[in-house]
Amino acid sequence: MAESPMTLSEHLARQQASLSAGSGASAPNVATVVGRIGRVAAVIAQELAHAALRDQLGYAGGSNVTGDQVKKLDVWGHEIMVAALRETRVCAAVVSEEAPEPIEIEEAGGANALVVCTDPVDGSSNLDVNGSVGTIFAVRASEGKTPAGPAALGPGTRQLAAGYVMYGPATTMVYTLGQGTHGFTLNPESGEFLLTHPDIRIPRRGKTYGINEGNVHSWHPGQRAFVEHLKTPDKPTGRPYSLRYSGAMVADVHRTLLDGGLFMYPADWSDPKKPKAKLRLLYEVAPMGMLVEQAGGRASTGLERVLDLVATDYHQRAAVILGSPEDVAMADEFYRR
Ligand code: FBP
Repeated sequence: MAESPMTLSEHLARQQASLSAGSGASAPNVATVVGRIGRVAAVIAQELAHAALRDQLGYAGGSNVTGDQVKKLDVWGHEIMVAALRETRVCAAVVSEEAPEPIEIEEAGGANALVVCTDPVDGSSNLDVNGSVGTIFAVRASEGKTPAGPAALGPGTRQLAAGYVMYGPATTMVYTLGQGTHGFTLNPESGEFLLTHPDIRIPRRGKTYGINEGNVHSWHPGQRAFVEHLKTPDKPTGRPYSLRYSGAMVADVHRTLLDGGLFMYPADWSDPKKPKAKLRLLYEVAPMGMLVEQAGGRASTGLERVLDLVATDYHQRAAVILGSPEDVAMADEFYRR
């Protein structure tokens, strides 16, 4: 009889055991937090499936700190994520897309307490059209700081863990503790995530690219030339690449991780002195950068490695070009020309 797939909590326990041998004390708490996010994700998946039946679609009114109009499910997702992280008693602060400042959780201080950065509901523009959406998170050490929120700042290389959940035809959770990138599928009956994509390795080159071409006029000249290159037929190099863009970063990154290719959200270079990016560094770009690198891929801004970017603001934005290592390297080359 086929062996039943490993559950998320079993996998986390194994990852934690090998981590404890290396990075020591905070490992247990990291596994606890990632496990708890898995359980919240199962609840979010349920709610999304019933949202239209429970009048949970549409806007909540008002906008968040980055100027996005907030959906009812954005607020709901934020609240249950913060409540769940509070219950772990090892999360000292939460940086969320839906809160201007970090939410401090005093009852969970101490040297091994953690800080979580999260986009509880990513791809909100897809919510009311039943498109794929997701949850993105990253975990950092609080370094015993009080308040703990500032420990979220600094380079992406300081992330201890990162992951996302994709709410699509199936609900998939993908995470890394810095020991490879692993994918799980939710069993809706049991509410458990089961290991279906162990140790994901992104193909060295892909056949698709994801980008909002509606912004072409504002791209860096290197970005424009690179996309033109991808669209130019050339059999030996597998071009033209096909365009695949869902409007939700989680769904586009998930496809890219499994099939290879690229997901890109470049900055607006209308004013070359002040390029303006859209996606947020702490809870969108840096977590995805860690996941893709742990799967053998690359994540760049076009000019530098995403994980070397130093966050100085909780809602700082950053450009991102991520995916297959050879494709991203080519994009960087076009930026340097
Ligand atoms: P939020 O929905 O969490 O604000 O995320 C931003 C996002 O929706 C990404 O998921 C997606 O990649 C991008 O914005 C889509 O932007 P655009 O509509 O400009 O193409």
